[in-house]
Amino acid sequence: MTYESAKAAFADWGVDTEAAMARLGQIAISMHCWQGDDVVGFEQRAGLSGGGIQATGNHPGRARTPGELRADLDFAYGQIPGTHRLNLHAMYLDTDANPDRDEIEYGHFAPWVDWAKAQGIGLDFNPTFFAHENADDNLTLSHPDEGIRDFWIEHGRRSREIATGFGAALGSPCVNNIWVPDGYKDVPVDRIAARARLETSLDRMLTDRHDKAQMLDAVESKLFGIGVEACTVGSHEFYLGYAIRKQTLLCLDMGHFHPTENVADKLSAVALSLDQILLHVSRPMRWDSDHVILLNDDILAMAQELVFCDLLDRTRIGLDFFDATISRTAAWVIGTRNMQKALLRALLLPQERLKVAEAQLDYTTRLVLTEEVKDLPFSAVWAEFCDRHSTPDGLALIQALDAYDQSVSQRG
Ligand code: RNT
Ligand code: ZN
Repeated sequence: MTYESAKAAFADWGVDTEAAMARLGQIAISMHCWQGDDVVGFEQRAGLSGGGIQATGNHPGRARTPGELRADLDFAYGQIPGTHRLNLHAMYLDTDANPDRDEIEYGHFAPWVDWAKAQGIGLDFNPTFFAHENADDNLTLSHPDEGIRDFWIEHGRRSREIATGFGAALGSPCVNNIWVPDGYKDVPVDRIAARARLETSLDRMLTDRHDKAQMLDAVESKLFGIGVEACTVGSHEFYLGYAIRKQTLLCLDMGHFHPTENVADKLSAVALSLDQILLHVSRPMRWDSDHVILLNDDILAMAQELVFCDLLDRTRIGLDFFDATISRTAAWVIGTRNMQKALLRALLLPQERLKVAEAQLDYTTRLVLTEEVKDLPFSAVWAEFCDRHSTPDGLALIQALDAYDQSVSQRG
């Protein structure tokens, strides 16, 4: 189907495809650096990956240096329509110096800023509270040892400074997302002491004032991880309260809830108490497995909530998946494009008609509409969007992904 006939088909439903594409073109998705190298990072001191997160697989072509990672990113962004962001972790520093986590500085990341500036890409940031000997107990900011807590507080404090530097240099607020692995394998007897320690550490870490035009603090909760099955100190309830009290962003990771929970449903609930939200769009399979996101019902529901609740301007969309059994660049491209496709579909729905039917308690019409719109020619609009952004689609995309994967397959 041509774009013109698709445009007319949507117009019959009262939907403006031009407006939908224009809106989609403004949405920057924060692509996570860690899909590119299986969450290894570029520190010279090798740490265990730890923290209950680990990529599995050994597909050839893993980026081993910041230069290789940036080359892979350049390729990936070229296959994704629009302008996006990069979400960096502190362990991805680019320097000959060998700073410990409590010694990192903006300068250690300067090549990333130069690259981001040249590419017109915004940066987000994350302190790295795992893959380090001071995190081997799966306790960091809530560790009973004050010295270890201080070490991680300093890491977090410096991360906020670095993130502020990114935001200032690039003229776009950098989200600094805090996720700690802290928890217990077996049933703890003093949960409140651990949570109080986490709270105090966070308070100290967040004491320095930074301009919100440059840096935005976010906190990420989790249900459980490998090795911390019995209790996660930074649970959803913990961080929901914390984010509301401290006016930080709350990060909702789609893999961090019970598998039958509807994470999309949470958006409208937390949005009433929070200014801004951060998403880690991910695909859990039975647990927080961080599979590449598909264009499936969960992602479509998330996108629909963002659009229908008018939350696009207050939500930062980040991705969080890592799969080393497939081309790492293809994983980025397919996952990011799926997020965009889901948003486009949501933007192309006859929102007003649907909302009117529901407000009139006419659930029959609502059902008929939601099911009939599934046959609308979304793909023709997506193809047009890709074309206007000079990005390949379909078979041409497959060819490009394959050729790039081949070109990096000789990396050791
Ligand atoms: C871990 C969290 C966290 C990490 C990244 C690498 O379960 O989801 O966001 O995936 O910090
Ligand atoms: Zn996450």
